[in-house]
Amino acid sequence: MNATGITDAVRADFDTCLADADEGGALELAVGLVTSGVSAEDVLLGLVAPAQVRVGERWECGEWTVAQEHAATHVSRLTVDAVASAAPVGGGSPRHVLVACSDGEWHVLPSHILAEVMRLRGFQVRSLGGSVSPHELLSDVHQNGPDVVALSCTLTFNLPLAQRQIETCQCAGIPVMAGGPGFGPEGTWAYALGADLYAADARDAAEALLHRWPPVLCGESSVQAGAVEEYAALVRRRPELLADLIHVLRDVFPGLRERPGGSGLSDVPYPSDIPSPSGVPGPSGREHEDGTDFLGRLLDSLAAAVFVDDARVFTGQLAFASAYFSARSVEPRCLLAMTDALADRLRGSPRTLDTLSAGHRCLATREADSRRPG
Ligand code: B12
Repeated sequence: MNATGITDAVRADFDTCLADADEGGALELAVGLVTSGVSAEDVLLGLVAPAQVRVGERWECGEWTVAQEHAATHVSRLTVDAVASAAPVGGGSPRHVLVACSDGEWHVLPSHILAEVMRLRGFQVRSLGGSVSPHELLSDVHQNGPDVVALSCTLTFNLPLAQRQIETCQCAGIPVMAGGPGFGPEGTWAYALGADLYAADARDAAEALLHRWPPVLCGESSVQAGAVEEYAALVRRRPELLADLIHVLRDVFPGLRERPGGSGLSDVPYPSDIPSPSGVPGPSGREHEDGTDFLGRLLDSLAAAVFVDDARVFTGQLAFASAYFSARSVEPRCLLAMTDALADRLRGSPRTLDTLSAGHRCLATREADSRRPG
């Protein structure tokens, strides 16, 4: 039992409900905790949020299909709503928070949990759901005049797009609080992009807005002109680089196939035929996502790493890709081939080359570690 009253046994029961897509069981358990005196905030942050992290791990290691992940996430979503409506709303703050996801970001549940925790703390909350463009965000800011925009980012390759949103809100005089794993350890990349505030979770966010208001606005992006230049070159060359990679890596990278007689981006996507770890194709016949999307995201991560001038954005994505492949019996060596192929094509871009070298080193170390006995 921990301080919140949520025991390991309760966690295990909730995990089972998610695994079985048992909506009734999950709701009964979670709402039961609230009616027995556990705070709704503790249930959201101490039960549902960590269960979702485990859902991700089960998908990443190949134990669960995408469909199982979707079903579990749906149950979590229902649980968040039920828990939030079972609890009394606090009378804390008249401040108006606009919750949004970064452009390109479809991980909505984190922002939904944040929104419900803020609402329970008495904030007025307006939530825009998934991916929103800077233009749409600004238009909502104009129409609804929030005191602060709370921006959620899960995937690091969305960072350059997040910066446009941050700038846009600040131009309208609205401070931005950033959060979510995409903003890096302790919000390093949130501050690099010029966010005014960062909070690690919904509880810290509420505390900051309740007790440290108005925020001391920092709002200065440290992104350098040279980095933007190389980032822009990568974005401009993305179609050509992706087409090249598809051609060069077609025999080593899973899920890539060129359309006969074609070349370039229009040749893709083709679904992958890489089997699941068990060798049995799943119900959809497609256990692997399309290799082209995968490569595209690696290119976007490279571009994002160059943009914020931190190779960890790229190496983090490579570490994820390598673990994902290993779990599906695909040699992660194809990732080394990718970094080398890109280095060959990007010789005139020093920051990009440095980032690719860091990526190469990270993959080589992982490979050496995996071969070490024990
Ligand atoms: C559910 C899920 C999805 C669903 C999302 C559905 C939905 N409605 O949300 C769908 C199917 C759309 C999805 C898609 C993808 N996903 Co996904 N997904 C997840 C999963 C399992 C759960 C997400 C979640 O709810 N987390 C729980 C929340 C509560 O935790 P949290 O993010 O840390 O949020 C807390 C704090 O960070 C903070 N916070 C969050 N935002 C904010 C904002 C502010 C302002 C503040 C103050 C605080 C704050 O407060 C929250 C509560 O305390 C995660 C696993 C994980 N570890 O999270 C993978 C995960 C994030 N996904 C992953 C991947 C790879 C993808 C895809 C690229 C896969 C694909 N093949 O297409 C796509 C990308 C889609 C896109 N462009 O956005 C990887 C990312 C790995 C990586 N390094 O890149 C993960 C980590 C899974 C894994 N273990 O491999 N995914």
